[in-house]
Amino acid sequence: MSMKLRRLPRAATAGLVAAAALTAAAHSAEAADTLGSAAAGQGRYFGTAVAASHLGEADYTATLDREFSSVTPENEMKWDATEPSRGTFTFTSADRIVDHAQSRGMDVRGHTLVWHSQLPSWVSSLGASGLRTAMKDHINGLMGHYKGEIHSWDVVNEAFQDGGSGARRSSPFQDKLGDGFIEEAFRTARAADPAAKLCYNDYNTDGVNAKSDAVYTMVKDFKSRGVPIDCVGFQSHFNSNSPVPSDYRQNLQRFADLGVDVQITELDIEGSGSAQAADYRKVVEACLAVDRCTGMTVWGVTDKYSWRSGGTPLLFDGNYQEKPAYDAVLSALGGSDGPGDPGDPGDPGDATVTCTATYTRTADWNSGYNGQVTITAGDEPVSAWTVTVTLPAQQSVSSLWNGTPTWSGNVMTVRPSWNGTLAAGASTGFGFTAAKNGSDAAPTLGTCTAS
Ligand code: G2I
Repeated sequence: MSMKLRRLPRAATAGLVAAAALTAAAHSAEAADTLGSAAAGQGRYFGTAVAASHLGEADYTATLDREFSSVTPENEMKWDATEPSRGTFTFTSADRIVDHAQSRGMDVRGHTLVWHSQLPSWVSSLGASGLRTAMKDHINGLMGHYKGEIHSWDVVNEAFQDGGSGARRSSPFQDKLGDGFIEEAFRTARAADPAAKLCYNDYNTDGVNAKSDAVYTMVKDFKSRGVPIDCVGFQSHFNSNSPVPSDYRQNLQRFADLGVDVQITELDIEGSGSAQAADYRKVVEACLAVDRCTGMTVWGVTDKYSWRSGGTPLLFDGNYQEKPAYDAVLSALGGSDGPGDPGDPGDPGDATVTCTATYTRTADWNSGYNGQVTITAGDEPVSAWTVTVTLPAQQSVSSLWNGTPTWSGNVMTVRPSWNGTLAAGASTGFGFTAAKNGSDAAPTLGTCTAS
């Protein structure tokens, strides 16, 4: 095999660059937070898929370098790109991405070693023993070249079928080597780069369902038998046919409870405006709620280069402007968008984001009533709002809609459900049903706060 060894000093140089980047960040404490810096504040990485062919585009690279702390080559590390004919490894495009990332202090995810798609035909035509050797050679070739430079590798990608059966997907690996190919791939990967986290990665496994159950069973079995696996990747490609599952967090948590990290690896959500923003917020909040959710990667920088570009599923539009989804992610990560942020539409300068809240009783009966709170954005667009409602001590709320409540005694703090994003001057609201329990007094509203 003709495999180039990467220069050894690379990793050391990358470390120095990362340290320099951290120092620079510390000196600009007043600048706006970015996705990467806000996620770092939560102990997570925030990454994006990158295509080498776009690195020459100034806006693309500026956005990438400003916002993200991890990159995943979108296609450049796949088998067809790296070993198009047996034993001949080509790393030019992947190296371009890795070099770029390292020079900016970003980490790199490896995607992907063993996958039925983007697989050269020479691999599919091998018999079982040739295929086993080729699979191991491929893993050793890629992981050897990038040894010490990849934080997590998708060792095996998409090995399970969709649908109710939880069966393995037919592929040259499955069909010729049987279920055991996954285990063999992980064992080979551990030996090739012991420092890399080894992940199993798949889609439609984001909620609890037959497919994620099957992956869960496999991971549990691997852990019980000492097969090396460190993480499970949840691709998280969402749209109206495949929405963010309501049990997303619970599903991440049950995998984490098996003793593996979980990562959101290819996040994109078709849509626009406040609905898309609210879905992104749910995903980020789910990851932050799971200690072992170590990071998130969106599947591209800008809508215009997305594999689903028609669905505008990403955080930056085709002109690299921040979308409401960006603001929702940043605020869910605990970051704030400061003045003069280059990605802000129209650059709102030092304007303050405000909102007001008003309350009306919309229905009334002997034992209860319905209340409606209307929230109106001030002179600046709003990406998230919070309002408190203090109820008379006797009263209790039995249901609430179009908002997300948390409780402390009789004080209800309400944040958006789907309706966090408001244009300047626009209104939304939430409603609730309360039991009077002997008190007909009106609740009082606290100040509305917005970001
Ligand atoms: O399909 C979305 C993702 C699902 N999970 C695994 C990921 O690896 C996968 O990524 C997509 C890339 O975003 C696309 O860019 O994988 C596709 C192929 O399976 C990629 O599309 C391919 C096109 O099909 C090729 O025609 C094209 O030459 O991208 C290639 C490079 O631009």
